[in-house]
Amino acid sequence: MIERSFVMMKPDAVSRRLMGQVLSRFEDKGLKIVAMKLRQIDEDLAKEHYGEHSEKPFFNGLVEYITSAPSLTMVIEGDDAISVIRKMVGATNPKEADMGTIRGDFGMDTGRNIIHASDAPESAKREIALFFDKEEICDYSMSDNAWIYE
Ligand code: YYY
Ligand code: MG
Repeated sequence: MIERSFVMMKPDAVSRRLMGQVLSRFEDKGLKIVAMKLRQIDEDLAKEHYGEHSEKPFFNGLVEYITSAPSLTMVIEGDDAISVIRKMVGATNPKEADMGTIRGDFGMDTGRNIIHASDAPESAKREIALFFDKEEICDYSMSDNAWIYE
């Protein structure tokens, strides 16, 4: 099923100039970028996005990190995009993430783990609405579609 996922390169990815390399992985895979915005996330938005973790000991540090420099926010579309992208992203702790995944290849610490991606259809819907207006999401087709999907 065609799905949309909310994906965000976190401040460490932007500040370490990893945006191009990480974006290339999604393009190479055959996924479609349908929205993209570089923005500095403020405290309110960071707290709302990570609301499910508000009681966790790492919450304040997480909000501080996410608001510390710009992030690259995106909506990425494709067949089973949510689970495919989570697989590409890898485990939360980059030291445990498989080599070949984004976190496994580029990161060291959980608190600097490069990238966020929605974990389920409900969270994807919520996160996309939180970061993008409807008219910011582009509806277009790609000419290589028949070479990527059966
Ligand atoms: O979905 P994912 O990003 O892989 O992990 P979550 O368990 O949802 O945690 C969100 C975010 O919080 C994680 O990417 C880093 C941070 N975090 C942390 O700093 N320390 C932890 N022990 C767990 C999570
Ligand atoms: Mg999560």
